Amino acid sequence: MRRSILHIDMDAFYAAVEQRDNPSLRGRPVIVGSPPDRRGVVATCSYEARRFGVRSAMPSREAFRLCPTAVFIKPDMQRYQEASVRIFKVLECFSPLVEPISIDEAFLDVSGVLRLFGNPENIASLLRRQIRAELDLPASVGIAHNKFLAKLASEKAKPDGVFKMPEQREQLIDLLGRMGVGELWGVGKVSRRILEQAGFLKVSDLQRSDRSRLVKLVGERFAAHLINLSFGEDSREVELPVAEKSISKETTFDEDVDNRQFLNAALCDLCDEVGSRLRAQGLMAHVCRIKIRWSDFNTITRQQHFLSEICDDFSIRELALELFSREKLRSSVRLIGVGVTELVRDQDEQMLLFQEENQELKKREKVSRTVDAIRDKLGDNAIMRGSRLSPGD
Ligand code: TTP
Ligand code: CA
Repeated sequence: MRRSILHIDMDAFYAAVEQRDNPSLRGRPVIVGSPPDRRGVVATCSYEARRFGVRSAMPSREAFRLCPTAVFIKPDMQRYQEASVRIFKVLECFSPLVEPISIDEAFLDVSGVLRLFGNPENIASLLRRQIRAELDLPASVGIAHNKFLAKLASEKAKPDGVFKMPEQREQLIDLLGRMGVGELWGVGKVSRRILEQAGFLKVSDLQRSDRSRLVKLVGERFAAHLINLSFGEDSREVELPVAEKSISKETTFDEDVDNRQFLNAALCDLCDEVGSRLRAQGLMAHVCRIKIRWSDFNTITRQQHFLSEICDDFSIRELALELFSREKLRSSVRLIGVGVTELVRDQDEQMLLFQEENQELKKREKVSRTVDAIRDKLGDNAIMRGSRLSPGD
C-alpha cells in the first residue's frame, strides 16, 4: 500500500516569530542574526528581505549591503524553541507518527488517520489552520507518498502554501527530470561537481543514464540511490524520534588508580562498549562525554562535539582520550566513565559513503562493525584491539 506522507516546514521561522511578536515588523525586511557592523552571519530573514537576495548563512555585512532598509534582530532561541514545542504538539494531534527533522520541520505519516481526518490535502489544511490559530505563524506543507517527494513538495509549497506531488507517473518523472542533480537528497557539493563534470546536469540525465556508467563514476550504492531518486523512489519510513537520550558506560576500580596509561586503557575499553551499543541500535552520536570521580568522591564531567556525527569506536576513543588528557591527575581516580549523547538515527549512512571528507569515518565504522560481528560470533575476548586510534595507524 502506498503511504501518505506530509512534510511540514515553517516559513522563515525565526523571522516569522519576530514579526508575529512585533507588528511593526510585519511586511518589512527582517534579518535575524548578527548585527551588520559585526562579524557573523544571517540565521534567516523574512521573505521581504529575500527579495533583495539576502539568504541564511550570508555574512550580515553583505546582507546589509544588499538590503540597507532591513531591521536586524539578534536571535532569541528561547522564544523559537517555545514556538517549536507548541508546533510539535499540534502535529501530534494529527498523527502518532511524527518525525522531527529540525526545530521547524517534520515528517508526518498520515496513512493511518485518513479515515479520521479525510484525505492528505484536508489534513494539510487542517494542520496549517490549527498552527495559524494557536501560534499565528505561517507553515508550508508538502504531500507525497514518500519522504523525498514530500520534502520537495514543501519547497514548492513555500511560502504559506500546500503542494501535492503529481500521482501520475509520467507527470512526476517529468517534474523531477527538470530539476538540477544538486537538488537531490544526499548530493552535496563534491558529488554534484563529479556528476556535472561527467555530464549529469539535470535529473533527466540520470533517468536516461546508462547504469553501468553511473556505477563506474560513483559506485554501486550511490548510483542505485541516485537512480531511485531520479524516478521519485524512496523507501525510508517516517520514524519516531530516538527514545534513548544517551549511551554510557563506567567502571569503578577496586583500588583508586593514578597511572594514566592504565586509565587510558580502561577508557578505551569503555569507549568500545559504548560504540558497539551505539551501532547495535543503529544510532549515530554528536557528543562525547567523560566522567571522572576522584578519590575524594568529587566528580567531574567534560564533553565536546565530534566533528561530525559518528558511530565508530575510534572517534569515541580519540575524543574521550583527548578530554581526559586535558585533566590534571590531581588525585587518584576512583571511577571513570564515557558516554555519547545527542543521538540520531543512522539513516543517511549510504550518503556519507560518497562524500570524500567522510571516507576516513567510513573506514573507521567498517572496522568497528567487523569487530562487532566477530565478537558476536566468537565472544568478547576474541579480539583485543590495544590502543590504536585509527584503523590506518
Ligand atoms: P530553515 O527551515 O532552513 O529556514 P527558514 O524557516 O528560516 O525559511 P524557509 O524554510 O521558509 O526557507 O531553517 C529554520 C531556522 O533555522 C531558521 O529560521 C533559522 C535557523 N537557521 C540558522 O540559524 N542558520 C542557517 O544557516 C539556516 C539554514 C537556518
Ligand atoms: Ca523552515
